[in-house]
Amino acid sequence: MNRRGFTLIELLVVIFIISVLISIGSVTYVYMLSRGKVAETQQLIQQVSMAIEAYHNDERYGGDYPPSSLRAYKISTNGVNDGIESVVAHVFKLIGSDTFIGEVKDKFFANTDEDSIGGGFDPKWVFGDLKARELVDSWGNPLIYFHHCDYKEPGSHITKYKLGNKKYIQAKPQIDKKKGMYPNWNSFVIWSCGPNGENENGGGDDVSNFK
Ligand SMILES: [Ca+2]
Ligand SMILES: [Ca+2]
Ligand SMILES: [Ca+2]
Repeated sequence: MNRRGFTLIELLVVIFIISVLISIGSVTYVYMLSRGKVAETQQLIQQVSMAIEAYHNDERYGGDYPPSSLRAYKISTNGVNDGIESVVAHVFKLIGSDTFIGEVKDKFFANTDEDSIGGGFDPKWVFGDLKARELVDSWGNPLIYFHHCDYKEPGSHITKYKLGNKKYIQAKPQIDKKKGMYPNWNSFVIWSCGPNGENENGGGDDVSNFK
């Protein structure tokens, strides 16, 4: 039998093809992973938006959306993640005795600015401690929220990137240039910085309730 081994060139070609296939596979995997996180964050924003609407529709709470900061209740805040901390306080039973949202996975709660709530609310009722929690996206960055009254003057609302990356940013809703007005001009906006982790005020790859 005339058996012939691989030549060096053939071997190199095979190795090259295999490495190309592996790199295509890993790029696809990373892409799918990122797509999964976007979808997950979209779902979270949708769930929270529905809870905010339910709060708004409950006449016992004045028929308004949660304010952009707990300062509306004369509670001192550190000015970081104010909007989304206010949302947590309003939809998770800290105000009144109603909860407006179903189960949310633990990984979507964090206290990236390491602050606490005092003077009126007692988060211990719900969470067992005084941490001023915010909701974070699938990449661990805080969501950003504004009541429509604060679109023009977002005041001191600053959002902090996730722990270990001590970067503060000033978030501000932007006028939709095509329509010439703010998105959701009579309700609220909520967004995530998206896969790139950079705030684009709801534009770019940000995931929001208005795109
Ligand atoms: Ca805070
Ligand atoms: Ca916090
Ligand atoms: Ca972004």
